[in-house]
Amino acid sequence: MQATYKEIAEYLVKAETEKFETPRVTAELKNDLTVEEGYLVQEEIVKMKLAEGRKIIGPKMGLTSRAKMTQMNVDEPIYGYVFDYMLIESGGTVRLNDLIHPKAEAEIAFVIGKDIEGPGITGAQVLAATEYVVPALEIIDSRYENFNFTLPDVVADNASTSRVVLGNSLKKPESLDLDLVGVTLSINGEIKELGAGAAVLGHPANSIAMLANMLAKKGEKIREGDVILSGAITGAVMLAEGDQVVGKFDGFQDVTFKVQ
Ligand code: OOG
Ligand code: MG
Repeated sequence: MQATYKEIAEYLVKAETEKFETPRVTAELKNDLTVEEGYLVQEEIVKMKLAEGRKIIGPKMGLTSRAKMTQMNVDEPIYGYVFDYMLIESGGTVRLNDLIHPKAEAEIAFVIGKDIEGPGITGAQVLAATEYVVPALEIIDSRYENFNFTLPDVVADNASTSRVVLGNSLKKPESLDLDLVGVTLSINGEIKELGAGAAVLGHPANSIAMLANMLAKKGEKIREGDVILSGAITGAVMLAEGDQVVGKFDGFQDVTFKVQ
């Protein structure tokens, strides 16, 4: 049980690239893994991907709504990183062959116009530094068996990040009340999940503020140009072959993809 952070990172990246579900790190490699150590594993994963020539689109927040915390049985927000190879355009296709056991969730993304450096950042400061807000569907794909994990495990696994479908309609953050944006997530015409922006820490901008303050503990900041998911508003829905997935966000164009 003496695996290094790098070995744990390699174990998780192998599961991602070879598309198999794997036992939890805390069950198999290091049962005393802490959340802080989970982030050290995540940093190794980020380094591996950057070394392969992948580019960071931005950090993302996860487990920021009650729906998600209850569904996943964890009680603290976390962050991870989205890379260029994970982006799928709205109207595009998610291939089951590329993934393990994907689920979809509806989120608001922030396009950042100015660096945001914590600590002490507020939602209002985030909104002032945001160029645009965009609706998004995230496809999460925990590398762990049955999406079963503890908080340190999911942090190590880059917060289950797998694919992101960004919407085509951008809005200025001051042009709407993001907390009041109603959202439905439908599959094959049937609403599976619904909610409003306020489900994410009262207002999705609070999630980005929390991210800035978490990054500050590591001497890092949110950067101009980052596109950041603020965390799922609703629970995540398992995907199956042939699914047509539609996220409706009040005031925006729909975000859609199909599963093949
Ligand atoms: C962890 C990822 C959570 C979100 O938006 O809450 C996340 C998981 O649920 O597997 O991306
Ligand atoms: Mg998410």
